[in-house]
Amino acid sequence: MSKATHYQGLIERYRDRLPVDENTPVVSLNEGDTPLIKLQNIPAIIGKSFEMYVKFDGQNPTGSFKDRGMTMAVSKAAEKGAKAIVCASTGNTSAAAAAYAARAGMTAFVLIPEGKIPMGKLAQAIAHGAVVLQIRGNFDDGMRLVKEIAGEAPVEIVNSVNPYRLQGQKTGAFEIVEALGRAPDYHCIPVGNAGNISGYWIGYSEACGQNTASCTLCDGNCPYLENPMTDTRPIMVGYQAAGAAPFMRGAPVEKPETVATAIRIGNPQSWDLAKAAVEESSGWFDEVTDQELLDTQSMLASKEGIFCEPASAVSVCGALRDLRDGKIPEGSLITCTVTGHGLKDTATAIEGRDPVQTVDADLASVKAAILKHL
Ligand code: AN7
Repeated sequence: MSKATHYQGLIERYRDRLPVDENTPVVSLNEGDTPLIKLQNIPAIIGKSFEMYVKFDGQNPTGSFKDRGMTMAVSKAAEKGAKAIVCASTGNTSAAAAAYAARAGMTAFVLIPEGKIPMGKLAQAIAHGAVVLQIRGNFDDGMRLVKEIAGEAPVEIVNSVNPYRLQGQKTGAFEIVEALGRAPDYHCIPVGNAGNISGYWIGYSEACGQNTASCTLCDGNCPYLENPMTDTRPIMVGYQAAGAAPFMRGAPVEKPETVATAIRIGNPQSWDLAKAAVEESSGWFDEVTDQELLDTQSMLASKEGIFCEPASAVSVCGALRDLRDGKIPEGSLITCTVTGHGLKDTATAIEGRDPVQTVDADLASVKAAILKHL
């Protein structure tokens, strides 16, 4: 008997809770199993008593939570015999699609908004060999085109309108419940196209044996309610960037704008599913400004050692504000999905920061420069 314990990705880990069988060719890069990091220094800065954990999904193989959904979507595409996949993306979906397509021997076509993709994400799509189509439009235009093209060409959509994406993404909730031994009181998450909040809610619901309208896979007859891991679900709180906050406006936003390019989305595809998640859990949506989210990104990096991209800081940013305002009560156990790695977008992270000091290459100069800071 083999004693190997090699982690093989979330499909193998949660095979009995996912729509796969022995005929599904698993396309995996060992995604999932990401760290749940307890904030150590920020609670004292905020001056409130609470327990907050960051689910750092930026530590997935391509640096974002999208890998969770992509392993499922590409495995199911391979099961169907697909040779090509397509997606619209603000960057992270395209990076994940490109990598998993490379792994599966498929062609990935990615539609990205012109000039609005950080270089790290673009480099990933190119390095993994995707066909990159930069469109003169935004993510929402790309999404519309992807849905149109799927009827015209033999390509499988791997955006989160593909229900297998949410099936993969629900595993983030399983990992949190297992790590904590219970569900959190609040789960806070950035919302762009609204797939991830829906996926997490499906995961939390299945983890405690309950159906949810956020799942479209089986018409309210979920086959995964038999072996609950816990008996409660968290309150779900979805945060958006103020310039791209259709859930706060109650309608799509025509021209979304935010420094958090990952969530520069005005017409979320999983609108109804995300609404259901928030309503069923008695949660809420809220918005944060660009300055607030950048400040939180900086605080996470400089006070906790967690470097995430701007869009990812939105969850922690909103949660801390709601704690300060008392909307989230003291003593709560809170988890925040931090969706993507800071290395994706280094330009935004250093913009406006203190410049690097240049010193002469001698001991006296280096010593003087160091002592100045001590
Ligand atoms: C870092 O890559 O939509 O609400 O095309 O990259 O599930 O859309 C990215 C979304 C949050 C929002 N954080 O998640 C794409 C894309 C990061 C992201 C979101 C995205 P959803």
